[in-house]
Amino acid sequence: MRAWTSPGGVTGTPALPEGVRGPAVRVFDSSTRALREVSPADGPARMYVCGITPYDATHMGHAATYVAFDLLNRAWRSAGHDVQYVQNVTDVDDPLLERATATGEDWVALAERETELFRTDMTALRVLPPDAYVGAVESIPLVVEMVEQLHSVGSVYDVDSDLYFSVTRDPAFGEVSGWTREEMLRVFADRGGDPDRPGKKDPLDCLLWQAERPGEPAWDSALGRGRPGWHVECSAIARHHLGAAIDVQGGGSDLVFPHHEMSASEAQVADPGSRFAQAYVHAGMVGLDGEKMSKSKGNLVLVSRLRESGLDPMVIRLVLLGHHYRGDWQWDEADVPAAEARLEKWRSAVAKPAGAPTQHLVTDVLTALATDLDAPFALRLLDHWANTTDFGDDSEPGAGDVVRALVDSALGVQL
Ligand code: 5CA
Ligand code: ZN
Repeated sequence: MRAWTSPGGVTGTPALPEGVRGPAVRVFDSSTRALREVSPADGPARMYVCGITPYDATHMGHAATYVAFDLLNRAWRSAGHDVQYVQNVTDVDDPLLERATATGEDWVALAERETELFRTDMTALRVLPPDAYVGAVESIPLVVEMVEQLHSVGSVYDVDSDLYFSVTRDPAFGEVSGWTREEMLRVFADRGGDPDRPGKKDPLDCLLWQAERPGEPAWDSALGRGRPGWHVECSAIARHHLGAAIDVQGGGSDLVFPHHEMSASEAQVADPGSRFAQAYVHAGMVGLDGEKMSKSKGNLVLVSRLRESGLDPMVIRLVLLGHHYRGDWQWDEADVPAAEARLEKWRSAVAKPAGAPTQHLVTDVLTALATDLDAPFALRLLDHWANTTDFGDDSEPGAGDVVRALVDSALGVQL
């Protein structure tokens, strides 16, 4: 599937100032509950981020998650790494089919329309596109191949023609979330699982292939006629496009369990001895009025609606960057004028022919971002530079150009 347009043009990311390099990147790994360096020794940094289920428009929660991983992408590039980035689109799944049925729209048309809107939103927010943007439907052969491989090592069984993955086949099952069985069982049903289905060997086993249901789309395959389960979609896509061991598996914290736990286990059983990701990185949940923003609840602040209201997308991006990616936060309209004022201040400071010194600023901003993507701290450092410049420090000719390049490449904000 086609990705979106790169904000830096077809050639890629905007460049840092000449000769500048960021430090090695560390991020918080949910699995070890510690900061972990994610700088590959050789070859590109490989990142898989879970993409949207396209049945409604991009909200600020989605945007926050994709901007968080965009910071990681940029921090790696600042440190001199090539990045191989893959993202999926869950373009066939229960919530999408349910929405299409409820509104009487063709599910393919719904998925295509919302995916296109997501691309437009990502381009406006200057999120770097993935190298491969991959749909579930187009990946069905990969899923079938992976399920067959899991079958060949005895990890698949059948319940009325639906195929299940035996979670106990992965000795490391549970290590992504670190949750107890009780904690897992408490949320499994609410997050797409079916713990009580008769015939399952373990209540936590997850669906790999769902046999055709009346009125639902299905594909012919060696597994019978049906469609892929959710978790295996991501493990099959990641494994095919990035290999058996990746650097970062990313998504919002609502995906820690079951989604990332299950996809990691499936990949680890398919490739025995492998560890699926070096780090499992999760963005906090964005809420509205005390509740998680979600398409199913409908309490949404949409990126497209904010853009239609005339808001500069760079203001939206600055609102997002003002919150540390790992914490949960609530959408607050008062953040908008504050971000507008900040953007205005930075734009006026970089427009001056000379400004406050930039050498430490550049190092400190890159260090903040390489240290668990601390964008709020980076913004405060830039506020300080803009204030100092505004007060009349003009000791460095051309400082504005350096800051413009820094803010563009490291934070994705165009001044
Ligand atoms: N297609 C699956 C992943 S394979 C999915 O979860 N789709 S989604 O559309 O529901 O979410 C897309 C991404 O946005 C996921 O990474 C999810 O964790 C994240 N996300 C969803 N809601 C929020 C929220 N309120 N705040 C922050 N991130 C969110
Ligand atoms: Zn996923």
